[in-house]
Amino acid sequence: MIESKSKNAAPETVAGNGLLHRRIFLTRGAALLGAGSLGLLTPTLAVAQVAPEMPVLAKVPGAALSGYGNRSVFEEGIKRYNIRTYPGTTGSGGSWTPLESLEGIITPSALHFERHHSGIPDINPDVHRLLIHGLVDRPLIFSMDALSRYPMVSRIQFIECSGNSRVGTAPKPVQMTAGGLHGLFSCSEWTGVPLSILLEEAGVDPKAGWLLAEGADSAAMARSVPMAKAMDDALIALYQNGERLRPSNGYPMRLFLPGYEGNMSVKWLRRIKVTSGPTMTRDETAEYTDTRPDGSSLMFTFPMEVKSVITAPSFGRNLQGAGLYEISGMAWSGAGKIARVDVSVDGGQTWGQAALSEPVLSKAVTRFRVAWQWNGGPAVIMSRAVDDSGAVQPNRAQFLAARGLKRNYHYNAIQSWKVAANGEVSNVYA
Ligand SMILES: Nc1nc2c(c(=O)[nH]1)N[C@H]1C(S)=C(S)[C@@H](COP(=O)(O)O)O[C@H]1N2
Ligand SMILES: [Mo]
Repeated sequence: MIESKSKNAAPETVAGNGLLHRRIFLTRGAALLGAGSLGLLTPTLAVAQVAPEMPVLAKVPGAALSGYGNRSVFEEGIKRYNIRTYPGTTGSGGSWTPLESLEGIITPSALHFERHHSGIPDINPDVHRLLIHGLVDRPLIFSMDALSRYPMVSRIQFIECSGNSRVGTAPKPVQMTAGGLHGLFSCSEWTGVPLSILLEEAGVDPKAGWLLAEGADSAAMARSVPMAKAMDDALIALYQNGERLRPSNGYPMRLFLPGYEGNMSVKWLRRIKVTSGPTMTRDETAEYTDTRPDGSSLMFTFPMEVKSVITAPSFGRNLQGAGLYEISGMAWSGAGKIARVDVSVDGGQTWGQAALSEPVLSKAVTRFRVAWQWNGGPAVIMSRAVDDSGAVQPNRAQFLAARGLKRNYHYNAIQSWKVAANGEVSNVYA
């Protein structure tokens, strides 16, 4: 235990270039980190002098109450990135979550990434209906009121666009924030009705192996889903982080397929058709298909593979001089729980294990942290996640060798940040 060591004992390192043992977070955590008690180069992170006078604002009444809350005006700079739309449209395109501005594991709904193929429909929940038909004994039509009377479940789970992080295949590393590079990815608490309950009520024909899910947007986005997934953990999501879904995330209802590529979680869901095989819609044939180095293509790639990203430090979050820092980031896997995250601060020569912050949930963001004693020299930091199926996040060279440069989807390679001697952080291929 660190506490039992003498005041001036050097902290325990676990890998080259000053990476410290994760035990720091398992003992008295923050108390130990902030203090000089570890004998670190940083004497104290606290401001030395306390302002002696009452702040002016403590002497006047504060602002009014409100019906629906807003964040502080000082936080208004934190916004979704890369808002780009197809020519001639204002709503067809994407926006990226500013991952490096978040803590914990939940993405605030207002910062959840967006991906729309034909803008956001303005759906009145009173007239919206969900149809279940096809290879069933009884076709069913649900109103919102009817659906709301079924038993609901809540789960904290991520959704990631299969095009996320694809800039990692660019010939030169693109200089963007962690969110700009990897922010087609968010994690919410989703509440809704398990799809299996509705399918059982409709009575699925034993010949049915798939279903087609279709949205009420003008893209009529449609995807085929294997029946096994539908019966396992698929949700008709009605709530996101405690309130009704945001219009941009599928109001009033979306299909939610935990761990599967984001495109399959059809928003503004209006129809589920039970079928014998996949329908081969435009959305699942023209896009989201992976090409292999030999030129052949995989038909479907559904689960998003194990991945991690360091959000602190990262591009735009530079270091302020040598000393003690927390390296922190997010890890996730469409296969299940994160089992381990390794961190390197010497460009991948040596690795040390990060601490995983609770809760560690299946198909959710897991927050990892490790302490680093930066000596002020140039360093390359990277994280490598391992999930509980044993899958290990590949490095970029391994990824490209296995899948080829043309493979534009499901990019999950390790990303490296270079820390320059002046503390500036940039994206590098290591
Ligand atoms: N109806 C419909 N569903 C849709 C889409 C769409 O354009 N229309 N976009 C898909 C894509 S490509 C992704 S990555 C996710 C994005 O979900 P979000 O906008 O809630 O983040 O929704 C999917 N569901
Ligand atoms: Mo997507």
